[in-house]
Amino acid sequence: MSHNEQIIAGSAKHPIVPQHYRYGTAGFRMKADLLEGVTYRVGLLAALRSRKLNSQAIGVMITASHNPAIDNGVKIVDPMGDMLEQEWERYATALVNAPSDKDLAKIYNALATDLKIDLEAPAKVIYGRDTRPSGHTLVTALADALDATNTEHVDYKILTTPQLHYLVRATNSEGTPASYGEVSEVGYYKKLAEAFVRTMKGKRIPQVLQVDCANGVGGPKLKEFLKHIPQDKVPFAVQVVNDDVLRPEVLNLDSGADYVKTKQRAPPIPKPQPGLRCCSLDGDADRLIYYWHDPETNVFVMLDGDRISSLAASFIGDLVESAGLRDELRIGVVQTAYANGASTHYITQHLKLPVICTPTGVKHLHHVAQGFDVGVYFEANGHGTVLFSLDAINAFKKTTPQSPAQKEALDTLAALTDLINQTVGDAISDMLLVEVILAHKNWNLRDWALTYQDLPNRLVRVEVANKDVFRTTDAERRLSHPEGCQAEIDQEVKKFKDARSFARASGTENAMRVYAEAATRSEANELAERVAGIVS
Ligand code: NG1
Repeated sequence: MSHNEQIIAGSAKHPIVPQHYRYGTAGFRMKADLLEGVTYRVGLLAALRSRKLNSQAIGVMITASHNPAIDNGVKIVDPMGDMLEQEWERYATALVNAPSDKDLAKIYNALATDLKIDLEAPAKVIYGRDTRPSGHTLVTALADALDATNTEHVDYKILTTPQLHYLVRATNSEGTPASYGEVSEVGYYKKLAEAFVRTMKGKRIPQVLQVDCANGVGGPKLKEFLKHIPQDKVPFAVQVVNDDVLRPEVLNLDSGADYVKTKQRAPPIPKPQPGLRCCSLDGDADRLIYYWHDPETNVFVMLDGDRISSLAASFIGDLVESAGLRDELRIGVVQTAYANGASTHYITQHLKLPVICTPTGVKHLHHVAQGFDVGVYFEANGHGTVLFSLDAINAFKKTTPQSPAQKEALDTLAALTDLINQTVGDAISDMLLVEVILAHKNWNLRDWALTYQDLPNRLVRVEVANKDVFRTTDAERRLSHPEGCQAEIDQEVKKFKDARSFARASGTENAMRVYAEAATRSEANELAERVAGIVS
């Protein structure tokens, strides 16, 4: 059979359900039973992408993150472990919407011609999936697309999303001076564990940490990782909870980072215990939220992505200062409009660091963070990381220290570049980073929470007839369309103290999201309701 015939035959085996599909913030994400044909077609695109990029390995991750178990999703990872280049999202959308198997082959060939891709060149795709049962069928469709296009492929089976990103970068940098680590899941654990020991420097973690894994892939992977920590060097007491991956129906159910962030409370199971340090990962372990019930004040305290971001920026900023590199390296923080105004104020006024606001979706934040030598980026929902430029990494490794304090700062910074996942937000790596910082500062969660006080805020989801009529400007902080809508929002905002509010169409759901913050909780609620009324 010719390549074309193979592509057509494979497509017939994995038919597409006709409807309009769009490669969005999280790739293609929807009910799993719509995804088999989509995944086959994504496989074709991944093969093209590898051939376009000199046969470098491309990643495909099958996950629907914090969505319920019946959903699934598929997204492409570029050679450095970052998200698919934006320009190619259009090509993914075009391929997936091909009306027939024959049209699919035609579009595939047309893309190859337009993009000057040599279809005879070698290609490589590596892939993984979360614990959803539907993942198995989707992986089969993906593998069939890779076979039909004569693409070498490696199935890493069940992984967290950040592990797949790690493996893509490790594969492409293997044997080069920029090697990112051993090309295996164990290599990922070894790299993190070794960097954790180096950054802890014998400091102690005084209390147990309870980690809620949303009954997702993070549970077994975290347990596996913990086996690699030499407990004699860094005693780290972790209680892994909500780690049942055998009952798919409990995935992300009343647990996980998204539950804690949106409900602003601890998962009901296990029963919350005042004074216990806790954190939650999401279903594919790329988001992280800390929290505890303060036994002194009897208040639930949540430490979200904004808190992790300001904690990391403060710690790394101080280290860069002690390393004598403050004038050489540009440190900056990247947030979205959802960042609490108090965190932005703290970072700009107290830490004296620049903050840039981007549209929602980590690909935007990641891109802007790459413009700094140390770019800290987190979405408020707990998804983010810290990126170090080559100049920064070289400075940490090559600067000759003039004092023991400077040496210590340089060593810690160098170890942080290994501890922090440089490809994408990674809940396990971020959790280790938080633990390191708290141990160095000798802080508990109360000390951390006291750095600033969050402005009361409210996020509302609003059903609308057609979300596409809403268009935004100014990093999604203002509506440009429909005309007049923003002026009405501005009128409402003016009526409240210290208030801010915006509305935007969700990129992952068919709904509008309205965010409001104000001086008091009741005012934030009231403002959110009024703005929701304007857009509904
Ligand atoms: P949308 O649905 O576009 O608001 C949500 C999150 C994003 C991002 C994406 C991808 C909020 C308010 N929005 O996007 O931050 O994480 O999902 O998962 O949390």
